[in-house]
Amino acid sequence: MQTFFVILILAFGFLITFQIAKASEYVAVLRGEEEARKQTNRINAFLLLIFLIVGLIGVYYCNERLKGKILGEAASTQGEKIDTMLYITLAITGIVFFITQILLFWFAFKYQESDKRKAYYYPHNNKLEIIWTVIPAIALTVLVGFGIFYWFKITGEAPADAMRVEVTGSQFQWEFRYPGKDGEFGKKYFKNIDPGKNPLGQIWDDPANHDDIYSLNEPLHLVVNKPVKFIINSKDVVHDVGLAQFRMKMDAVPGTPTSYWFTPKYTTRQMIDKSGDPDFVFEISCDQMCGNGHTRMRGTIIVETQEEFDRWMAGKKPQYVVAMDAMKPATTQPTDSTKKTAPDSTKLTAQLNK
Ligand SMILES: [Cu+2]
Repeated sequence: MQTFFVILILAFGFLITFQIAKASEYVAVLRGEEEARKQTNRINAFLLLIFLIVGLIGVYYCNERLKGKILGEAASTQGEKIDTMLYITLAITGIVFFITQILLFWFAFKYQESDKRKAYYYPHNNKLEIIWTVIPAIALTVLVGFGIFYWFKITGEAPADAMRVEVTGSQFQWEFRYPGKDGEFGKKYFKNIDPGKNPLGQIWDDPANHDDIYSLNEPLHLVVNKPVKFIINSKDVVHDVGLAQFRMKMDAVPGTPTSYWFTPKYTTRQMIDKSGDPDFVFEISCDQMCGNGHTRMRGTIIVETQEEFDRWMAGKKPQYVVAMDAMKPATTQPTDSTKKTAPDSTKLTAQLNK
């Protein structure tokens, strides 16, 4: 029914446009081409003025409607700087936007064709050309310069006391690795990947691997006010570790580790209090279209105090231990007979009965 109405409205719109065009053609013939052109010009000039007013009201309305719906305060110290940069850029481009749009549409209205004046021929002015090239060039260079400065900072060397986590994306999940007590990640080799025992392909001969903690299907844990460096990998296609609340974003590229570091400013609990939303969580979103399960790649982060983090970490088993346990031959028989063991036990009873 809705589709029918939409088609009907479109058809009417087409019909009306067609009729107006036809009518103005007749008017042109009746009044003479010259007069018709002048009238069209006047209508266009008036419409441009209306467009300016309606457009500016629209800009204001959109801002009012979306107020409070954009991201809240940045939750990392680096994110604050990025926000400041964004606000400066918005202020500069905003001022330029209003000035240029008002001048553009007002001039089109004010200086429309008139019998009372003749257009002034003004083909070239070097001074003006230089002014309107150099000023925007300087402004943009300063803006881009600040951007590059922060980019190098965020993707550069992390402070010595920074903790490190490894984030690996694959279709369609995030896997995390913590370096354990030695603070070192063990080496990996992709051919070692075994979904059950060695999901990241860790090389067990490397002792740095023996205390590395692997975590899947649970939130990433970070410590408040402690810099953290993300080492980002992908197992298949290009993903992207987007941390909107921390204002961080970096592609996860297979074969080429990428990284950034930041300092979380608030714990999850503080954010719950600040936002008044009891369900608040820090989120990891995949910010790169990576396949049909892309939207399922939502991870969460818990920011907590060092004590809480240590307590949580104490309950974790290194993946090395998990893998070694899995490789040990089973010492006890399973008590319940599953489908797999059933044929063996029947064979055994058959042998005993012989
Ligand atoms: Cu993805």
